[in-house]
Amino acid sequence: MAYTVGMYLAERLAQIGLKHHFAVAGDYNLVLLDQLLLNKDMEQIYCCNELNCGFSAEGYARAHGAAAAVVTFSVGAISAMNAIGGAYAENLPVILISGSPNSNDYGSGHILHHTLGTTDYGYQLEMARHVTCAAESITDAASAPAKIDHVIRTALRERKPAYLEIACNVSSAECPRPGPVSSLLAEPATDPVSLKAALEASLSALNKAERVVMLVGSKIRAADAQAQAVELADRLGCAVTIMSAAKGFFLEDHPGFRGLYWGEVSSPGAQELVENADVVLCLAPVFNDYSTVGWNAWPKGDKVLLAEPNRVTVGGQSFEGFALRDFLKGLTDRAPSKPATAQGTHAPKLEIKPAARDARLTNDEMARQINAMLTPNTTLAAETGDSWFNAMRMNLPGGARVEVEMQWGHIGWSVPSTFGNAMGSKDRQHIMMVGDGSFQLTAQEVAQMVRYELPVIIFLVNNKGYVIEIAIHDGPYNYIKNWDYAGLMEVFNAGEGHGIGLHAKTAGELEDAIKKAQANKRGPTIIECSLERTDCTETLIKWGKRVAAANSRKPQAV
Ligand code: TPU
Repeated sequence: MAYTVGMYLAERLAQIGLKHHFAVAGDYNLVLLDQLLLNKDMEQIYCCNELNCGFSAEGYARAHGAAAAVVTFSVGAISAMNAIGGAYAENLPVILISGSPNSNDYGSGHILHHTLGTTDYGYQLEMARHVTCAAESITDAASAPAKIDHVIRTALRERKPAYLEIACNVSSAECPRPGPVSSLLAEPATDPVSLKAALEASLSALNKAERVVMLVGSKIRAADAQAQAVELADRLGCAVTIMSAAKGFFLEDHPGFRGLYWGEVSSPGAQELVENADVVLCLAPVFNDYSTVGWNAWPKGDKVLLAEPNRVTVGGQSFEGFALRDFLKGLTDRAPSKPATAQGTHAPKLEIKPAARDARLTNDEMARQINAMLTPNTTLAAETGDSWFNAMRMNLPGGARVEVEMQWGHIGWSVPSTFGNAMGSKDRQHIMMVGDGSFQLTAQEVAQMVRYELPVIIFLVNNKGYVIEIAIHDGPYNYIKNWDYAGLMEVFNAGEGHGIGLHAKTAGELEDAIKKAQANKRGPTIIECSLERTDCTETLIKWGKRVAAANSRKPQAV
């Protein structure tokens, strides 16, 4: 059988380890979908819409390292681009693949359906360039292998999404077979001179310091340096704190773990540790308005040793040309012991007294019961909203993972992302916490959890409004139409699925619902938790006030 452009793409995706790709059909990608189906090492997984398809791929990349989403031109791809922007912000290599106009129609003056009704078909590629690290348009078979390889290689190297569009008549055109995948996976070479200099400067700073604290940031996962951070912590013996978007990226049962550094909403004691340190070893951090609590918690100055994925800055000098992993390995070999900050301090512990079974369900009781469910095998997705703050205060057993989308912060992300994550790690227990407002954006993807029989447990927090927005800036726009969220499961089952919808209005009802959810292995369970609108974490209110203050700074006078 002749080899085709679509088969080349499929083989490359399978070679980089993908077992699934996500898709929504449309007439510009149907032949491409047929070609992808020919590859028996990958399964095609369908989504309800392209936004969700992009987020499903984003979630799969969180579990599996990379992902692909296949959509149709414009009406599909432009929806998916929002999720691709999210993958960019969150450092996840998702390949967005769009079918595109017949190669004969480019430059022909023809007006095509699903387009702007103008005759230039380059606009989607232009748009994609802004939200990806590499973007290519394939309108001939001869250049397809080079373009496909360029896009996949760049996405994997940069840990960012990339884009391919393939003319609908070219995906079945003949092209050569791919060679070994090793060329796409090869790491850039290390500059030993620069690495040595970075290590000397860092060791000099560490040797002089008494109080050393590690602060682990969210890019540590994309940098593939989590294990090296643990080894360095073992060697230094110092206190280790994490940033909010890095929750779960450092073992919480490590002896040095001292909780979350998040300015005034830090774990007890963590703010003092970071702010009184002589050296703060910042590993792959992202300092934005949210993580600095409205620009108030941003370690700066000489005491900061900033180790980013591709750059180290310390003692007024900046070094590049090596991976963070290699820098951390080098540092671990020679770092001094610096236990002062770990001595006399302790890991934070969420202690909430269990409520009586007939007591009205509270936010605290809900957080307590969810925390008690977490095992080393759990992946907990926490949606934008108070779910973030609940996840942040939980104690994680070593191995438990937390997924948040704090840089992009698209409400509704958690439903499709958890669907994709569960598809990419079926061996793990998937739990999701999502607010009612967020859920209304992407609820229909629960139907795919029913279709693919994924036993995700969804805690749907019904507090009848956008409580996080109420905390930041209130107004009539923060109050939403109530739904029967648990009742939706019957709609999605449509008489043939195994989803379960349950209501929890008391502590006892939540306990019983969790037992039923844990016993349901053939589909998702929504537990609709009814809370008072004003019942939220204290940290949300404090943080919300700070972020609101940062948002409302007056324009500077000129
Ligand atoms: O816990 P809670 O009640 O805050 O969660 P819920 O009900 O999910 O409300 C979230 C409210 C919210 C909005 C409306 N958080 N951020 N936003 C702004 C926003 C609007 N549209 C998108 C796509 N993303 C956003 N973050």
